[in-house]
Amino acid sequence: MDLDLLREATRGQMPDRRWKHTLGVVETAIKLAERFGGDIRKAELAALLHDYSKAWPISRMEQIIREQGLPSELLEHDRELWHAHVGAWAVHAELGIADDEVLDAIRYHTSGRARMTKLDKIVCLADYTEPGRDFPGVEKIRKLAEKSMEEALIAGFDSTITLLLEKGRRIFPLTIDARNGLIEQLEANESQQSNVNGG
Ligand code: DGI
Ligand code: FE
Ligand code: FE
Repeated sequence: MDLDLLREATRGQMPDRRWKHTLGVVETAIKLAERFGGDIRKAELAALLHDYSKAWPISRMEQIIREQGLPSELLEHDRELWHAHVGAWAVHAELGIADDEVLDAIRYHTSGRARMTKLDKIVCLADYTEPGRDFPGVEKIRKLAEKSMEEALIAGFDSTITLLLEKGRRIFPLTIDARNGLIEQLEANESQQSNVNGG
């Protein structure tokens, strides 16, 4: 399926407001791929499809999780997490997307995961910072995203985790793994830098 058909298929799954968000994520993901040396074509594709099943009825998502063997622990966590895994399944099953890097970036765009790839980071960060986003701290995340996707994503996950804590909600373990993994990567980069600088 070419990109124009994928656009139409995706647009048909969601209300206008969500489509506008999707276009913002596409635009932002392309910029991040350019800035940080990512695959621009894959960034555009994954961003376009990232919220494919976001507007689907909860019952339909639950049925897919049960019948298609998606991780059953999803059912014990916030329903907001479901559309990422269901979306990855759906764009494979319905649109024939077969690129595992693209499918993983969609699957983990909400929760993150332990060792996030560059494409995972691009999609997740674009989702946090697209022009239509407006939440406390978004400007700080946009600023950090000019220099470091890791620092920006840590700030993004911090804001999500803080919100969940304030509401007394459960936190999906992959989000903790993602944050720890990003801190590890930052520390590894710093020690590389200090080796280069001889200290
Ligand atoms: O689909 P979007 O609204 O564009 O954004 P998203 O896919 O990042 O969904 C984010 C929502 O998921 C956000 O309102 C917080 C909620 N959520 C619930 N539990 C968790 C969670 N997000 C993360 N990262 N981790 C959780 O455990
Ligand atoms: Fe989403
Ligand atoms: Fe989104």
